[in-house]
Amino acid sequence: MSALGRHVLVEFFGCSSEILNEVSTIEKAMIQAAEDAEATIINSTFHHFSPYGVSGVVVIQESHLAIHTWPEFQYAAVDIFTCGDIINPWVAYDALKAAFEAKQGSSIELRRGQTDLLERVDFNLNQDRATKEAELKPTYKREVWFTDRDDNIALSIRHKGELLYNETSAYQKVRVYDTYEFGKMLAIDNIVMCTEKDEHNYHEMLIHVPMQSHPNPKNILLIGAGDGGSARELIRYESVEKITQVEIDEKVVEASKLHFPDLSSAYGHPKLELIINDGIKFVANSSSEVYDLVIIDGSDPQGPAEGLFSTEFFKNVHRVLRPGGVLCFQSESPHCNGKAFIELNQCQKDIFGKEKVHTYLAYIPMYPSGVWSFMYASKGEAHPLNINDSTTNTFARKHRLRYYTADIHRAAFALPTYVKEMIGERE
Ligand code: SPD
Repeated sequence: MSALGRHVLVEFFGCSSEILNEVSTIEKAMIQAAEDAEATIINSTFHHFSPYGVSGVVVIQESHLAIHTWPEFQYAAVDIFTCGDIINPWVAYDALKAAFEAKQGSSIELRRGQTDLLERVDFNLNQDRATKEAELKPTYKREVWFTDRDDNIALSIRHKGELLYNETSAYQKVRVYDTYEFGKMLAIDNIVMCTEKDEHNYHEMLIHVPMQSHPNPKNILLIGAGDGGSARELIRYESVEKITQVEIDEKVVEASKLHFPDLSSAYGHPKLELIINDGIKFVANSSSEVYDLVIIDGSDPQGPAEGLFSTEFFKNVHRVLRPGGVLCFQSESPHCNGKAFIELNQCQKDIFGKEKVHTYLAYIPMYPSGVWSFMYASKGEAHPLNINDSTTNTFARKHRLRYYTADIHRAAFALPTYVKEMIGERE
């Protein structure tokens, strides 16, 4: 039976879950399979989805190879569609079965476009398809995408395909990608932590808002913050005597030291003591009234960071703050994690008192929705708007800050109506 194309529908069972969840490895295997079959590659696009799965397609001059994976079921569904008689799709099949370490493959070959069912018409006879294809000389365009996704929203960024760092610690997957638009990017469990291009927005707002408004912060406790960005901002203050940083995962520190020299530049500074430990336990076991400032720079409320959002933890933070001390922490996106945002706000008001809790926003392009919130809770008289604009701006200029100024500081506390409504602060 003569046909225009051969379409092999494939199911691979018992594959390696690790491989099926690794977008770069999948992309390479699909490209290699196409090359093994002597196809001409036009372009490719691959996406990783959190928490699991990869989708992708390699467009070849002779049609396409497509895949979707379910690592949690060790299963991959693959389409291999080739036109013409030269390419053998079964070569690609064998290559992929080996690459995914599949225990079993099941497949069916369909003949697409049976010629006895088709009637050829006089279409563009002056330039038939074969001649045109020979003239096209395709250049291969590669697309590999990282996707930070939850149930309702996904944000994708294109990267160069290679993983610069890829370690699975006892707690989480720590990875560094090289993206086209935002430079190097640190991701934990497929959630964007920071990128070279926009990390300043986050770290400057988390650190300088409390540092510029606390009258004399000397002893500081930093929870999480393994990439080092928060410590880098704190170290700028000569008045700071001691920073104790408690990070649970040394792999995050390692990834940053290897790939983010600017972010990690404070590591090794004599005022900074890095303790690899669980911040929740550290605070629970700490003496009372020790710190002027506590900063919590963790991930989203899942995995090892979940306990950093609990009432019990925040009660302990309140206890370890000196009278007059300030707590400042990232409090998620009001758009994408409104529940956590509201609960965090209520929790602080219950612990510190309604008038002592101040919410502010900053623009972080690579976090879901781009609008990110922080909370400032004061155990005493410190107020976030008590800054000296001239001193603040001199500091910002001296340190060549990228985002933070006195105007940005003040403006950050001007909340949109819908955010005020969420936290019961609408006048
Ligand atoms: N959705 C991601 C929130 C991550 C907040 N912390 C990032 C750590 C940067 N130091």
